[in-house]
Amino acid sequence: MNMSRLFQHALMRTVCPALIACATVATAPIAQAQSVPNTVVIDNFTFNPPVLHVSAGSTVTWQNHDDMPHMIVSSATPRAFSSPPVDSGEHYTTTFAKPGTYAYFCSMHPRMTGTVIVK
Ligand SMILES: [Cu+2]
Repeated sequence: MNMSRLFQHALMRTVCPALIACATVATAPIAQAQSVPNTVVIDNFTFNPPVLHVSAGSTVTWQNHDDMPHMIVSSATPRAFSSPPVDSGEHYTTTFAKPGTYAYFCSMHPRMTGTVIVK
């Protein structure tokens, strides 16, 4: 057994109890991430949640967790909002002042669709 392997072994023994604690703690933020208020996560070419409910005056954030850029473009004419390309790991925000149903899509991948319902 060489030194680095010995070290790794010692490290695992030290870290494992912490990992178990971490895994337990980590489930809460992960579960929460899917329901962060006023946030849409883009993952695997999907807007999640597909329908987001917010109150008037809310700022909505789209977080791009995919490896490629996406765009968030209102389906309405004229467009209520339109993002630039949002790169991997970046986000786009826009504020919804008025109540209504705002359908949108990704203009780079038009099968990606979502809706923001503002009350
Ligand atoms: Cu896209």
